Amino acid sequence: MGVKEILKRVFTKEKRVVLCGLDSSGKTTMVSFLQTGTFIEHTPTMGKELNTMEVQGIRINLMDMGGQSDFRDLWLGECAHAECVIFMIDAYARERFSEAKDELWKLSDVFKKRSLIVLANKYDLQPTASLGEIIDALDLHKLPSFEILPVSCKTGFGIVKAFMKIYYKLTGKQLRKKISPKAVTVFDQGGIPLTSSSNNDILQGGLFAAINSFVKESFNSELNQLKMGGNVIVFKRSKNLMGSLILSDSDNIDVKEAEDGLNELLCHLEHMCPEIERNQLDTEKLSYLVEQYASNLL
Ligand SMILES: Nc1nc2c(ncn2[C@@H]2O[C@H](COP(=O)(O)OP(=O)(O)OP(=O)(O)O)[C@@H](O)[C@H]2O)c(=O)[nH]1
Ligand SMILES: [Mg+2]
Repeated sequence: MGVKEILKRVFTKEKRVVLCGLDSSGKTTMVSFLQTGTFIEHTPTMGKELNTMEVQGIRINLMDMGGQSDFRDLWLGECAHAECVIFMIDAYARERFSEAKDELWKLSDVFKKRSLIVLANKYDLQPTASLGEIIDALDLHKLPSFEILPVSCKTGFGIVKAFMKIYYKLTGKQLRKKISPKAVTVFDQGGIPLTSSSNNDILQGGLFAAINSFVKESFNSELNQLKMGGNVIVFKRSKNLMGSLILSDSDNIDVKEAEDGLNELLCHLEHMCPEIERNQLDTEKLSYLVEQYASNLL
């Protein structure tokens, strides 16, 4: 180990987070979504697996616990040394709520001193249990404190919010989103808008038509930014799609950050919709994926 690495370790604050929950609730899928920005299928975790992430000077050691019954005895020991415990539950698997409750309550002594965040996963499926139903089924209100958030580790729905919550629990600091677009739009390669997700009616009127024609005209140029009526519109292209973000010109816009965010969205869509390669675009599926992922941006 070199001097730089030693100094880095000394000066980097380390925090421990333990991720537990029944087998197949989606823990490893969450870790890989945080690391890659998209969905990857995994085999069950044997024992436990340590993942390290660095976020704004904090090294987060995220221990991903195997959820099969053979490995559940390991949870308590790990949780006792963690600053934050995440308990993941498959919100679609109501038949397993009582098993999840039994396992969660075996850890209850830990929650007297440590933060618990319950992540209700698989919110891309229908019908999932409501958060209220999960709170009741797991008797969460009998714990000294807890927070519960809905997520989907497949579509990315709620993932950034969940991570921001974890970061706050660990550091007491708010991790601020650097971009907060007014609208996210995805076009096909011909500049035809396929779907749009906006947090207000920004796309009403002439703006949308203007973006549309700009996309068509700029398709073969390197233009990737347009300023219009107090807005900055950022464009990005992937192999089969094109996307735009509308941001307010008055915010301190980090265009690079916006481009990176848009790029990640397009990569995720290409990855989740391999049928685009065969020109078999399912617009409904694409709209759903954009809507779910945009929860991280808007
Ligand atoms: N539909 C849907 N499926 C998901 C989601 N998250 C995970 N899955 C699927 O659930 C299955 C289990 O995911 P894992 O991440 O391996 O679950 P785990 O909690 O790590 O399981 P163990 O390692 O055995 O404890 C996989 O087939 C995933 O593709 C989600 O948000 N939505
Ligand atoms: Mg796993």
